[in-house]
Amino acid sequence: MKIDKVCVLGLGYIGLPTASTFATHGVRVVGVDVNPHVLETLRKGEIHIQEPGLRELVEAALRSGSLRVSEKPEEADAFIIATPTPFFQDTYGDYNGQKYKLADMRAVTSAAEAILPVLRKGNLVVLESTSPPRTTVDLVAPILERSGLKAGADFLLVYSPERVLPGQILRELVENARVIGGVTPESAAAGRDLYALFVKGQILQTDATTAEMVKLMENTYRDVNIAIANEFSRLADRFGIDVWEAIQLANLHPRVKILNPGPGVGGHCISVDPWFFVEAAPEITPLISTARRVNDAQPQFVLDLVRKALGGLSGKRIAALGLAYKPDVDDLRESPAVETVHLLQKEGAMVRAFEPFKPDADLPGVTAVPDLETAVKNAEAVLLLVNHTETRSLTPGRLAKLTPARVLIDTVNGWAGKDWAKAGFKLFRLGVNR
Ligand code: SAJ
Repeated sequence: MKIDKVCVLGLGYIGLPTASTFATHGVRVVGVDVNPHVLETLRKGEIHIQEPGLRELVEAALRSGSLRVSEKPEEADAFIIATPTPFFQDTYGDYNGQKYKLADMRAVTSAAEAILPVLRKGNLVVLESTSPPRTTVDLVAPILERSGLKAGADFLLVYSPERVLPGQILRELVENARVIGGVTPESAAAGRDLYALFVKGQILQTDATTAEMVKLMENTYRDVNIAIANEFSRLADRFGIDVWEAIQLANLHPRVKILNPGPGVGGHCISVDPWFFVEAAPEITPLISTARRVNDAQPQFVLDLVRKALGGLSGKRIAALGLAYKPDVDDLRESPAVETVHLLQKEGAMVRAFEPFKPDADLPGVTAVPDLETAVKNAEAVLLLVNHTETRSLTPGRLAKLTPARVLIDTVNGWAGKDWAKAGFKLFRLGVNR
């Protein structure tokens, strides 16, 4: 299939890098977003998200004229839906008294509806948003078929998951293997032609539902593996050992690769996607839902550690370092660090949080300060919640000058191996009890 013009719906963490990458590979691109703030920002040549290299790429794409932004889709050869699929905040499913989260597919639905008026015979439509199994055939196809055109016959329809790691999106977009699932083999072949414009990794064709499952299986696999690491950290605490040492030793086994425990699993992917399986089939996914619950309960385990370190929580002045969902990114979505701060405050602790990647973080119920100095200045304890390079590399000597606190709590194994005692600190580490 020949592709000259692509319309990308949703200019977020995936849509914007994808649109700009196409635009810098000889394709005319219209980037569509329903949020006027996003369009305004881009029209000024700025970007609304942080990702290494993205600003330069977007600038180049806009400057060349290959990328334009718009509030509405327009006729094109191919349409890519890259809108978010979060879960509902206040509505839950229930299976045998256990609550599970429900996917909010409204943004995908509206994007498909927005394509309807401009969909033409021979077009290719790609869903990239992470979605519950069968979304492409059961939700997207029927919407697009309201045009009178038939999926797979009159237009081509594909599910192709994004699998890029935040922090390395631009490289992984090009280098990762790409799975293309078509509602028909012809659809998959058209999807291959589209992504072959810039993907250097392998391009593998399959059917749409398999491609949806692949995406969910990858993130669920990681979630379950992090859950077991988190459970090991609780066991280590119970049995008086150092979980990090035990993991390192266990990982010398050629077929064992235990991941890292921490304050929990955040982000818009791994902490969300496994629920799509549970929602679709709660009666056959006990392991997946338990893993989700284990990871979601990890901030509570951190709370117990802080309580132990300080001999109580009420009225304690705590500096919390890091709010992002993982190291060296600015993304606060579903962050276990934020959840931990909320829990501490609920227990009456007075927390000052500092997020180096978002010094102006403004979250309801969280007192965030713009610099490290202010965060730790009057603290009784300093709590490391994210393994950001900047906070991990703090030295005992420097921290001792900045804070009167002498209690440190490390939830991410960022401060191990330094002589904190020499500077008068007592270091408590998650999963270490000896
Ligand atoms: N985490 C741990 N322990 C670990 C590894 C991670 O607690 O050993 C935590 C992180 O701190 C973070 C969360 O898990 O809170 C998720 O971080 P991550 O780096 O594992 O993954 P994401 O969410 O940034 O990106 C994932 C990736 N999926 C997989 O690695 C299978 C990425 O390739 C996907 O494209 C992305 O989800 C997505 O968009 O779905």
